[in-house]
Amino acid sequence: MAMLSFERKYRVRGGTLIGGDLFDFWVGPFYVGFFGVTTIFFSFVGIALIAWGAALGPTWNPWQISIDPPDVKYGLSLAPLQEGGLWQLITIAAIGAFVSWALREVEICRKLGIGLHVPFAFGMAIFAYVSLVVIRPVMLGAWGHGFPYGIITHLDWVSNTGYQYLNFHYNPAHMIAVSFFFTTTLALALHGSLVLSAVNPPKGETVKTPEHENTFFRDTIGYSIGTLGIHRLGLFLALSAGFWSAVCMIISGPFWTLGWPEWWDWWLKLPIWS
Ligand code: UQ2
Repeated sequence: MAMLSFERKYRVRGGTLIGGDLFDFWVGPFYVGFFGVTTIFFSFVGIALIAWGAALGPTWNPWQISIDPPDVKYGLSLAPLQEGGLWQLITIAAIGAFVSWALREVEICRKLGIGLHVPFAFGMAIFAYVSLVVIRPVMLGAWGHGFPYGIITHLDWVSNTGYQYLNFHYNPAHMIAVSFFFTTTLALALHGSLVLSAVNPPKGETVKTPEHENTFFRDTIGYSIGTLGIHRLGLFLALSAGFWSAVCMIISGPFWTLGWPEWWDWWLKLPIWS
């Protein structure tokens, strides 16, 4: 079926979460929807506030521009605009835009009658961001614990926050998250290379089938997870990477304030050694 005739079939009213027919239309190839409008609104406001913060100085060097969160002395209250208030408004705009985008994805999934896997997956990325700029700062009692919005400054924040716990690689949830990140790249490398090896033959040769893909892995390691299974595995690995990243940050501070290497003393303190 040609793409345009398929689009005519699914481009119908309904599936919206809010507002009924309000904004239930397309502009060119793009679905608008109520949440398309709110995405554009929050994005415009957020980018304008970032530009305003940058214009306040002291630099236009893109590497050095930074919109910083308030000092911890402001706790969880609203700060003056030039002292972190802009960061607070930008954070609200960012979350508004991200959540709007996710809900727009939900509406498109509902129109198409497909699963909600994509917005769910995006939701995990939103959760990882929100854990850094809302959940952890609230648990620590100050917005000042959020990360600054700047290219170099956010890297410095990551480095400083890591060293605050002496050696972050001893954070058990960090270990799990990193393992999931690496396993995700392994799975995508296996999957991408396997699919290309089968469906992208040289000129004149025929495209191979999933049987060939299965057989390759049965011959090499005695097991094939299957064409559907590899995508379930990939989604699980990627979502787990984001999830454990959020966990590794939320436990750092709210639940553990010493160096992470010391956490492993629980092992030395087991009664079986005495
Ligand atoms: C597979 C399969 C695919 C794949 C891949 C495999 C035909 C096209 C990559 C092989 C994957 C396995 C054995 C799982 C590896 C486990 C981890 C944790 C990385 O069988 O089915 O479909 O792309």
